Amino acid sequence: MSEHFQLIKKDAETGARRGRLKTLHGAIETPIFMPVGTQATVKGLTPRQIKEDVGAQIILGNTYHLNLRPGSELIRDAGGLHKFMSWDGPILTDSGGFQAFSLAKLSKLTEEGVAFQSHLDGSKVFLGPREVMTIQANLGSDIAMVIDECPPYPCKKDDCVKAVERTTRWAKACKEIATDNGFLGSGHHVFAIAQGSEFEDLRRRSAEELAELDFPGYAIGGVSVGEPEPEMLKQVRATAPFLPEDKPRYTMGLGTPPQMLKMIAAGVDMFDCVLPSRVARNGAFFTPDGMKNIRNSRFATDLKPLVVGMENYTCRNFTRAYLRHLTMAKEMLSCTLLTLHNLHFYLNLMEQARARIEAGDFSRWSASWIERYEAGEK
Ligand code: PRF
Repeated sequence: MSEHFQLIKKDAETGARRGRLKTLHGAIETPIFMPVGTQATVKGLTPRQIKEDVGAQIILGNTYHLNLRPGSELIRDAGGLHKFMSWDGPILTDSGGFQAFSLAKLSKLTEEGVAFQSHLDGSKVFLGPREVMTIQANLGSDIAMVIDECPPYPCKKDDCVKAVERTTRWAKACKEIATDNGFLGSGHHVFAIAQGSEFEDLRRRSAEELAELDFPGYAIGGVSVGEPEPEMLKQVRATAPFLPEDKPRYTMGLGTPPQMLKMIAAGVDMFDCVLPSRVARNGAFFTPDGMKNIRNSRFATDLKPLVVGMENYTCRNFTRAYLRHLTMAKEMLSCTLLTLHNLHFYLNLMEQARARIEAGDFSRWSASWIERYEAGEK
């Protein structure tokens, strides 16, 4: 048993786990969803709203963006990311290599790292193991991610083998750097990221090689990169069993509510996704009967809350008719109230999952939850 992660209960019928992860800024109850705060802000919400109204336990930041603007030295000098953005809960940061590849112009991958041109001003930037670990130490992340190589989907097996091998070498380098500079050993965590695209043998190999390196936690990367959902689930199931049981597991960039419940059953503990906050800015909101859009004319005179009986600030105080009016009038409060609702919906789903794992009926509950949600989407 690792001392920072406690497995409180394992589900008898599925791979679901109820756990607790200790960080320098408090403990996180798992399974958990982490709202995305790429630019040192969860768009549209104050930290007080994130904590009190959404109920978030941990949020995500991003090395790629914060390094380009405003720069990690400034944030370090301001007292670290928590102080800079006035969020005193745990923060996980992604390492930036993945974003450099997907967002930057002219990115080039070599054994040393990723060289690219900033999407902001075209300046030349480089991120390798040393850079990503230094930047995340400057930010003061509670959980820093290693730099990894995420192969595209689909990809050739030869290329995937090379990506998996490089990902292991980079993980090893990141761990050494974080050990030498004192980041690891002072209560900060570094998570490795398993890759392997659609090849189950490579997924297993990546998981086993990284498990050998004994990280405080593990992510499953390279999922939700354009593959069909059954393929994604297959790859998560081909990875999770080969990661250490006594360490937290995190799938990066997922997902819809049903996807998260399926991943929990596969043994995943942590999630992050822009979906609930991004779609809120376009009028979409989550309900137990699927995702709906407040712009729909059927809501024009509807005086019910977004979800009847849901205990959040938006549902307690505002009607669908009012929220539709704000959205049609392009009022910024619409983004705030819908973001708050959607993130609370995600956090509440995780709270229910934790309770059901503890109660021992996760499998039955999850199946009926998904059935209702998917029936409502049709
Ligand atoms: N690696 C990193 N960040 C990521 C991913 C990955 O594979 C993904 C893919 N789902 C999202 N974010 N470092």
